[in-house]
Amino acid sequence: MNGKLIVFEGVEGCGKTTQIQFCSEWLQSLGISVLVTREPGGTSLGLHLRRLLLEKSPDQPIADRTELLLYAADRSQHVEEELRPNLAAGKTILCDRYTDSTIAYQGYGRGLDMSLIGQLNSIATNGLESDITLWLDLDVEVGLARKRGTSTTLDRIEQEAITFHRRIQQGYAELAKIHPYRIVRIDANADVEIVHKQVQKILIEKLKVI
Ligand code: Z5A
Repeated sequence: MNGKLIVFEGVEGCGKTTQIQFCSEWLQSLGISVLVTREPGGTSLGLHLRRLLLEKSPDQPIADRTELLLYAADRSQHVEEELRPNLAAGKTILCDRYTDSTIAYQGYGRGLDMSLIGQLNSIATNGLESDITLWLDLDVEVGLARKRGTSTTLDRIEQEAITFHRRIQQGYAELAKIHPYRIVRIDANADVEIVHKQVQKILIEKLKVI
């Protein structure tokens, strides 16, 4: 595969969507062919799964292991339909969330078995890892306040207790320690432009994008 898979991770409201947009414009201005995608919902099937996962239905709560399987199904389709073909075509892919989200949310957040999550991640990805994962590190309170400032409704996962979101933040911190070469921490408290400069620096240094 000739392309690059660059993943953005972090808690709610940490600025992934904003930074992916900035990064996409920057890379395209350098003549690099970019694909922006996300999980869940990077394919047509994934969009159906995304709705099931994020809409809160009081009549039909989703069991934790069902949630895990739905994220895995979304990822499996995404890898086969979007990620592998576009990497083979030489694209630089900017992906909003990937395998570390499942470890952080379903593992650290829900408390599901980590080895089960590891197995499902490897089935869903068929071994495809990111070239680099940029972890936008932001306090959960700040991220949720940003979301509340822009949206009148919060989705099923955003409505979870603050302790759930704190476990996820802790999960990202531990993942960054376990995978220091693949996961790079970025201070997401700074202004949008400053965060973008950090992203540029890391991609130039680590992936030699220019
Ligand atoms: N999930 C899971 O549980 N397991 C899995 O395996 C996967 C996902 C793959 C997807 O939701 C949900 O699925 C997610 C995890 C779970 N949990 N939830 N909810 P999503 O895709 O809809 O939401 P998200 O990924 O959490 O992204 P987000 O909440 O939309 O936030 P964001 O993309 O990181 O942030 P943003 O939209 O760029 O910025 C949020 C606001 O802050 C916006 O008004 C910006 O203008 C503002 N902003 C951005 N940067 C800054 C800075 N630097 N300063 C000040 N304000 C800023």
